[in-house]
Amino acid sequence: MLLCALPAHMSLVASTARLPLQSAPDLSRYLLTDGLALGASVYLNIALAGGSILAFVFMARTIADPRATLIAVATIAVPVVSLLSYTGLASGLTIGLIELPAGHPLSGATLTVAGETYDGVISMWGRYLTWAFSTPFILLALGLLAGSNLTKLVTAIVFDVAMCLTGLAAAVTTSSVWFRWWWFLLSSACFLVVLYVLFVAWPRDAKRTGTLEPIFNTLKTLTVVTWFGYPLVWAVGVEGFGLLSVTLTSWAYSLLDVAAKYVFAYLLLRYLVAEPDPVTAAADYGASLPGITPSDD
Ligand code: RET
Repeated sequence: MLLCALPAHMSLVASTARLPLQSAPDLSRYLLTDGLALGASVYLNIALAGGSILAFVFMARTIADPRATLIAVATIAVPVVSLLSYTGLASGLTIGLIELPAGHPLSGATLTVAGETYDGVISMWGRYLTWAFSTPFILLALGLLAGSNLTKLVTAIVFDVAMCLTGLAAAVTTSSVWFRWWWFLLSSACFLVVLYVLFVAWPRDAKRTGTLEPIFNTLKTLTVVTWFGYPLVWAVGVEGFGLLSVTLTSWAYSLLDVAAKYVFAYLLLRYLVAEPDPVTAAADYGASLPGITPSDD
């Protein structure tokens, strides 16, 4: 009989055993129940990102110049990606339980949900993944504002994406603590390249372009100060030395996001709406063939 051929650990009788707490509905519900303090750090950003998108589209509605519009589109893309990113976390799609390796301060940690205990800690790995989509728009906006050439723009963005993806690898590696920190080191090396472009290359361009004093320096300082906060939070937070809880780590990232994304985008758009000379270009800017003026639809 078929039944006899089944290995001992398999049975045709429906199992009543509960799946480990990995499923999206479980974790999504957790953020609204036992994990509400953690969930609030996510839902706050969904509300802020949504509100920012509406406010920024309204602010930018009068911009007509094609080059200023391009910078505005890149700027508004930042809260758009943020909304998607936090929706990924809230829906449970981009979070999971992770068992940290021996030697990590949270190795062997458990999570109790509705009276049941599970191995591992919550990892909001979707944050690191979606930074690879949001931060390039911040750099695109800043680079265009500075008047960067394509080489510097591509350099900054390529190393920025590499920084985010190696940061993701650092967060989800479970084979050993050392590999987590090795990924962290690789990510930091990529960060240095981005910092070089931000600190040295683009201020030179911005000076020539005429955006240095009115806006570039303010945005550069805001960007550099907030961006340094991210590796710091990684190191002291749940992924690194575990000095901060999962909830505090998430709140720290969420608050950094408020400054690095919404405040940044607001300041830049406020400058752009007047369409000052340093950011505008001829009407055929962006045309794929010379002499052809793109329609203004
Ligand atoms: C990680 C950990 C590994 C080392 C370094 C990091 C840097 C992250 C940064 C993130 C910036 C994110 C922003 C998001 C806005 O949407 C990945 C934390 C260097 C700088 C601005």
